[in-house]
Amino acid sequence: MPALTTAAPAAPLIALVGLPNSGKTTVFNALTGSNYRTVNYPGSTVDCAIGAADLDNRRARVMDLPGITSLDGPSPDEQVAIRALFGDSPHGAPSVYVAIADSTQLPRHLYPAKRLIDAGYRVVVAVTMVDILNKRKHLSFDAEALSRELGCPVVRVDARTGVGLKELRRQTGLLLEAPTTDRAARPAPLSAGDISARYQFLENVTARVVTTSTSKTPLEHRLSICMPDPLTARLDRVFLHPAWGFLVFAAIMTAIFTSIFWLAQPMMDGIDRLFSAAAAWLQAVLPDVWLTRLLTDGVILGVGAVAVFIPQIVILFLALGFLEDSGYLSRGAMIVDKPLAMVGLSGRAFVPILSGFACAIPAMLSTRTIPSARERLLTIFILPLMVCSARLPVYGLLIAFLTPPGMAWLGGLGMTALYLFSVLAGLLAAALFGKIFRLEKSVRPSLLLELPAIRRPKLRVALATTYHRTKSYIQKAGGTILCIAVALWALTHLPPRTHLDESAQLAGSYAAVLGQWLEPVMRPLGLDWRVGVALICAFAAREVFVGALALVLMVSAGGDAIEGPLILAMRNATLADGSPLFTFSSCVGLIIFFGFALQCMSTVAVSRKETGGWYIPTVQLVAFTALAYLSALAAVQGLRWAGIA
Ligand SMILES: Nc1nc2c(ncn2[C@@H]2O[C@H](COP(=O)(O)OP(=O)(O)OP(=O)(O)O)[C@@H](O)[C@H]2O)c(=O)[nH]1
Ligand SMILES: [Mg+2]
Repeated sequence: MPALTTAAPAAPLIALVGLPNSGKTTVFNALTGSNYRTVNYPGSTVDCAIGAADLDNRRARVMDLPGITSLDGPSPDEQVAIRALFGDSPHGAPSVYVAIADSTQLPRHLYPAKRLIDAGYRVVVAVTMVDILNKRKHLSFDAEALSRELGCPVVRVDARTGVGLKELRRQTGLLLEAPTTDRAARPAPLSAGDISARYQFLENVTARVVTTSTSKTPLEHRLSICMPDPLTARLDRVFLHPAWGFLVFAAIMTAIFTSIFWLAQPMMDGIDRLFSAAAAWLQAVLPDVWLTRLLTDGVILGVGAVAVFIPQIVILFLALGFLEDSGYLSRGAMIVDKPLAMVGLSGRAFVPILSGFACAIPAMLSTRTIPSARERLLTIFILPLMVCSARLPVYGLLIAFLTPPGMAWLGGLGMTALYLFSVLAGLLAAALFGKIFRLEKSVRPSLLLELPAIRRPKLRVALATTYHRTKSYIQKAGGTILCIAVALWALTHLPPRTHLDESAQLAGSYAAVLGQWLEPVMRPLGLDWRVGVALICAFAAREVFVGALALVLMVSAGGDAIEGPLILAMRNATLADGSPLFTFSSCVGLIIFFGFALQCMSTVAVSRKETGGWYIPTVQLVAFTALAYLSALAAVQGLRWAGIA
């Protein structure tokens, strides 16, 4: 968080409080100029974030927190927020609270604010989503009236467009200036009767500050305040329908996964040509020395082989971004709640699993919204099995190899099947792990999810998320891919023996010497040491497999980057006995291996941190990697036995 450096640590702290999905992070980003992810789904923020803001020429630190529904919520993310609210965080105690409340659900959303105001804290209420209230529900909101009712400043904001931000800054600044009173005490838990009295009060207040121009009876008016907007209600009749809901769900998922493969093709060809042209140009202008070859046959070839798959990743991120902004995620969670319950999970695992398709690491963090510890551990346990974006280049390559030319739709279906397979494998693993390790069964909490308003996703929002996710993907994988490409080039070209042709050079290289050790492990899979070397490299990062394969295959084919795509080299590659290296069975074996193997050390580290010990990450690492090898072996041998090479 670079913004921190611009505020002195002593700058007063402003805490953003509110229910999940009320718009806190959107306000935070607008106040501090940050770029944290906002999702139309409750629980997108699971940790404190801090940034510097300028409030009418007063410097302050602003703290974004996970959403809370009360001042004593059960899930890990809510506890983080509640502790921080009352000063139990490295950032100190907040001086002013900005309570964010969704105007379409005011009674519940004003509850935390009401508790803080009653306890004597300094609170500014920021009311969001008034646009939805106006347009969809034809209701108006009276900020001044609410301010009188609550006895604190109230500002209407839409941080996406900047409405009300100036006033919010001013009011917050004014409260900071106000003479300090003694610090208020943390409010004690309320009895059930007191809680319902507070809600009753807030419902009455809401009926007075949210007004309608159409003539309605007081009862109709109250109902229209707490009902979802008409469009959302109509769509939900389909999205949450027992049969239609499933169909829509299946259609959305299939559309996303199929499009990853076939929509990306033209862009992938473009990137391929770009890298080939760059290599050709460098070879033409630079002298023919080893450094040039390292650059063209090592760096450009290795990095380019992986970079080609970036369009697939971008399409995945874009599709997820649209889904996140539409409000559909909560509906998806409801739809899969029942099936997930069969293996001891719930609909709350849906969003972590879906984010697992991008990367297991943020997915593990997003499990913090799961209140049940058992469910949370189970979800973390299965996340490494989901097809993450690092597997995408590997699958993309192998599926392209297996797909007959001109039948991209078949490849698309293959990709969809792999996603489906990873989910099924995950569910099976959850069922087994829960049983074998007798994870303590929890009383099944009812899936109480906020159902945010459904809306047309904004292209700008989806593009922004895609940009940030792609950037962090490239930052994370790029360095590793570059280093491995250089190291592997060196291993395949050393010791230098200029009188030999390239394939003889490779056979005598250090890589080959190391590779001989792998030969006995690789042969039963129908593969040789060259693929073994690429597989070892893939433990640094899965997608490195593609670049490494390009390096060893191109070198052994005596070719270079310009001669032809990796697929061609794969078709021509042979085993020592002259039979083809990449066959249907050996490719299926590789896909299965990548499906299960935990080749990502960052995932192991995060799993340790999130589960609070080495137990789960060790089981994941050992069990998944052993499963990977054994099931790949079984598949290859089984296919061969059935007469499929
Ligand atoms: N229509 C409308 N949408 C808004 C407004 N403010 C925020 N949003 C959207 O509401 C969704 C939720 O916003 P976030 O800022 O992620 O909400 P949050 O309170 O941080 O949510 P959690 O981190 O999950 O607790 C996002 O899709 C925002 O783009 C608003 O005033 N009007
Ligand atoms: Mg947030």
